[in-house]
Amino acid sequence: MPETAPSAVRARQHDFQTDDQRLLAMREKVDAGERLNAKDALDLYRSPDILAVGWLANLVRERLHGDRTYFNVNRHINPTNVCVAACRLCAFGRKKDAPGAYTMALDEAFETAASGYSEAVTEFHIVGGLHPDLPLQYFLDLISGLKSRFPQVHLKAFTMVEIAYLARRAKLSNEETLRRFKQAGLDSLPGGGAEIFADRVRHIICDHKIDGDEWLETARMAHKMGLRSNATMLYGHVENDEDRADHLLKLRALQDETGGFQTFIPLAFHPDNTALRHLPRTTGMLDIRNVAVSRLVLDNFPHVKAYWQMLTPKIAQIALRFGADDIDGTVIEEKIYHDAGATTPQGMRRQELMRLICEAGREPVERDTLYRPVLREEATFSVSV
Ligand code: V47
Repeated sequence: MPETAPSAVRARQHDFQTDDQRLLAMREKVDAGERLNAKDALDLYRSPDILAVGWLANLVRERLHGDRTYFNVNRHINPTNVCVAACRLCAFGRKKDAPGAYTMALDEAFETAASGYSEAVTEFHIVGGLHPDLPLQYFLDLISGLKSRFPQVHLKAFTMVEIAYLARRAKLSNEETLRRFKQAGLDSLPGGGAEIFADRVRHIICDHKIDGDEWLETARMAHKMGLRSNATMLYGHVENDEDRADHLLKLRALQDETGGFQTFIPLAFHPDNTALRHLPRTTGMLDIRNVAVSRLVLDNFPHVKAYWQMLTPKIAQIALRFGADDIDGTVIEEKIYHDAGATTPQGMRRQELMRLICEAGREPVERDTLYRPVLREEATFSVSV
């Protein structure tokens, strides 16, 4: 397996060409490293010339990362799917006594963490439902127990929504809750739960979650405490272009203030088995456009991730030429998208991720959660005689 892309599949550079006058003006801004505004974001969402939008996003992506494309060896752990929120967007959450509801005992969660550990996982990605009975202490013990058993593994756990819910139940502030998690061994937070910040949309897709302002405020606190986080945007449901532009600009403003976001992940809505199952699935074009527009608008985010589980490996490869520089990781066992009808594999091996990246003409770089390169020795083996 070559570590760098074979020259045969290297994309040839071509000049910027478009009939869309708005994009011609935007090219000058992008060339000059000038910030795009809300109108630019809308123009990017509405331009008929997706290839020119992608060209611009690729320019920014290559300016930041060249051909480097990041992936990691991680494992998802979802300690419970029991959830009081009943969000219309979600197919994963269950009421406590509903068929298929589960909650892992702590030992079960530790066993789950250890299974599939053979590829030397560098990150556990831990998210779950808003359980009505599990106390904060269960989650603190989960984090400290994982840290003591797997001290070299980065613990990226709990969305801002889970932090705020656990804080309320424990009658603590969000800040104090984050502090206790940090003390227990939490290293960073994933980007979930952001959905779309606009109230109108949140009322439809996730009525019982914290509002957009509280999500942003909790992220602000985490960053000020030295905890990094990611940010997501769920698109392809009832939001419009203005809602998406507003979401991106709010994230960019917070990033100007804290610098604590690492990666932005646009997430395509999967309608199967949700209360919004009548909505159509996103198309490849919408997926690619969301990657490109985020790369262009979020000029202060170091990374944009094309999460292969959500986009499919094929669209994720294409996204690597439309602004994305990361495809996420091995995952091993994915539940949230698969409950909502995803047909992608549950996980992928390291070598397969590298092949996807190489065949997109990019250079695979295994990273840890903080984007430090991971160096692996060739596997050695011995034969007993
Ligand atoms: O917040 C839930 C979304 C998110 C559905 O930080 C759905 O590295 C589509 O945030 N269709 C959780 N999306 C996943 C997430 C994530 C994934 C990978 C990497 C990182 C990271 C974060 O999944 C939720 C919600 O926005 N979601 N249900 C659904 N039916």
